[in-house]
Amino acid sequence: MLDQLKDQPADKILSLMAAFRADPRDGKIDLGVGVYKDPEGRTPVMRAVREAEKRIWEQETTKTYTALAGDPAFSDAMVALVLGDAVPRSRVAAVATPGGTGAVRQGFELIRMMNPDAVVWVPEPTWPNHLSILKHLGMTVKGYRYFDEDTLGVDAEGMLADLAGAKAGDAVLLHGCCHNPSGSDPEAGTWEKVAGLLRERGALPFVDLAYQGFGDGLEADARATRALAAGGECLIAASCSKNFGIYRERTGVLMAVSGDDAVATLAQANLAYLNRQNFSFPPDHGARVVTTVLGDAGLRADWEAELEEIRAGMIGLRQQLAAELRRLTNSDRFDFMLSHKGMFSRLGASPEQVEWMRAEHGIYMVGDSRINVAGLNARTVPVLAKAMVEVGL
Ligand code: PLP
Ligand code: TYF
Repeated sequence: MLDQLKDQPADKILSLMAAFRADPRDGKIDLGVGVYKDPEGRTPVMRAVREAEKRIWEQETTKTYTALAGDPAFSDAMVALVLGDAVPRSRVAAVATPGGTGAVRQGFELIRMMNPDAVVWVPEPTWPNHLSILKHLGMTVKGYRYFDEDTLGVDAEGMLADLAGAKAGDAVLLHGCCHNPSGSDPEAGTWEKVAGLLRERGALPFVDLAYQGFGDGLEADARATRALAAGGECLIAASCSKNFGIYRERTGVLMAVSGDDAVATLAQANLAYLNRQNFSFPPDHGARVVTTVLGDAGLRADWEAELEEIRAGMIGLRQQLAAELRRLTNSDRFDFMLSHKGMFSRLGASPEQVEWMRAEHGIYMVGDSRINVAGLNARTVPVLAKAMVEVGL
């Protein structure tokens, strides 16, 4: 029977990771997968995370099951981190999930349970896994204009025009901050218009928040999500992989913000039901680390400080790259990189240009010309800048 299976397409980002590893060249530069790296190319365990793990190891007395929704203290801590006081806690249902991906997957499943005919609107472009999960679930997808290939910024007009076609019972996927793959986020005024439009149309916003703290800071990066949540019903998939650096622990949360407490209770039961159908109890270790860090003033301050160092480091690299490109080209046409947020920027190179930079210079970026800025350092910024100019960007 197993021979009846069809070949499945590989994940292009993960294939790129393997190709980079297999490249024997000394000077190769990895700007592929979205993992933070320090200037030495390491993805460190954050200080507060290590300390929290030590405390957990010393103090944990049991590893018995938690609850289908995970530890309620984790949900409380994450709802506070993401939503602040934008909505009363009693109107937010939340469950722990295996990573942000688990939350995204179950958010889509919840949409399908609410309305099997829902159209899920996604930005063009979006994270490839959004599309592959939606396809796997057999859901209907429509793209909305998002990234303008000419300005390398958000096409706000196109976005609003396309989303005006969303109907009651549809869901609209939005990247809460640090859009993957473009690095381009809507301005505050555009977010307000999007929130108003979706409310008016009766479409459900579904925010994927995977990089809170990587763009403009923890509070600023949550602003759009909070505005959407304050406006009515919405779903939020939040990942702890990047901002806590706990990728392999698989830590995330799915939230459903309801209009009243009774609906929130119903949503909570449905989220727990979904956990039970898919894996029963969510992973606990990463969630416990996050709860420990967020619940201890000292650890939290240290975590926020380290996250801020990471964020500032990526902004510094953007500035160096833009400055180097100004110097080489005598123009400011690469300054778009300074307005991009978080780890990613889409450079606007063709697949052929991307391939040339890989073949000639050992520079690995995703085929759509997305770079992970954190893959650079002071030594490699000039190498990338030179290759970009040589290839004709
Ligand atoms: N959503 C987006 C847009 C992402 O870039 C990621 C990145 O990894 C995720 C969700 C999920 O991350 P994870 O499942 O590792 O928490
Ligand atoms: O976009 C990225 O690079 C990150 C990491 O299947 C990632 O979101 C990439 C592919 C994948 C899972 C995570």
